[in-house]
Amino acid sequence: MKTILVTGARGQIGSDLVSALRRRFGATQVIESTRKAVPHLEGNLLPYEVLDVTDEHRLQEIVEHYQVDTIYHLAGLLSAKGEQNPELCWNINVNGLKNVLQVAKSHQLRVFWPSSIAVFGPHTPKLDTPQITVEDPSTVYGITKVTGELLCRYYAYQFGVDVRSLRLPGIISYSTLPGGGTTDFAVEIFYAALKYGTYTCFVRPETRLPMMYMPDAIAAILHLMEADSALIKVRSSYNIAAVSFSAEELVAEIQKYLPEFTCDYAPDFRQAIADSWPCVIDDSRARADWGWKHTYDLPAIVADMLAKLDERLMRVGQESMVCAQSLF
Ligand code: AKB
Repeated sequence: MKTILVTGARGQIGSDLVSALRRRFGATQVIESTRKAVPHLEGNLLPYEVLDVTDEHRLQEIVEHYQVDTIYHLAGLLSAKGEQNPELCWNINVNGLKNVLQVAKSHQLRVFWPSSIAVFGPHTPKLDTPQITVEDPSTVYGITKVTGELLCRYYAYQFGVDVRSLRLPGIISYSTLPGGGTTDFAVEIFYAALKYGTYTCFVRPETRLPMMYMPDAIAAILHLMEADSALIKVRSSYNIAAVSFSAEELVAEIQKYLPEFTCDYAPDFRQAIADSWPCVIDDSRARADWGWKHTYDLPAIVADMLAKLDERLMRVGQESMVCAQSLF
């Protein structure tokens, strides 16, 4: 039976991944952990721990207490937040990962860790970015991801740690908002379209970036972790892709459902980050080595996002009405 620890469990990917892992392996087999205490999780019957991944001793204690055999290590700062606090970004992203790899080495754990398209930079080919190419990131986040990939490969080859990784693009989802990334506009826009009918986008209309719908991201992570070890030929991190679209193409697709929706553009510091990243990624190694394929294209993402988010916002609206009514 698998016992799984998820760090950063309440982030955008963590929330959906924990649900998927609990459905697959059993609710009590998955331990959620967050850096700061989440009161309603502490009162929950399912396994939950407060864990700052920069504390190796505490990590080891949790691994030993639950006899963890696999860690999905998602705790980390994203690109925009990283630029605002480079030291914290380095500490959590690099030292946190090194601690996970150290404990994985001493306790023979399997590890999943997300890298990012942020490993690439201004001199990387923008179209069909190859698996092996120039990596000259201009953000501290990108630098932590390049360093992390090298650490993963080092621990895999020097110490036999079974660590697997994907260079994730922008992830679009409806359960939990992303926090502090450059690709966040592609999620915020759906909330704004449904709630306010208008959105001010922080990148220019023609900005084209690689993106993926959350169900594809979860499928990719689970598929990678279940693949036979002999098939995993890249131990730094695999390029992985689904769709690429510009901000204005996303707006046009949303307008097919919400014709009144308007979007204006006020690029900020995140524009330079977006401009330094590739537009389209070549993920043929992941497709050839372990059979990766995506399901959702842009029209399918927009249709599903609007339907799911609309339902969710209505439910939240009804719940807050019930709360408001119960006050009288
Ligand atoms: C970000 O925008 O920082 C992330 C990423 C592409 O790694 N979504």
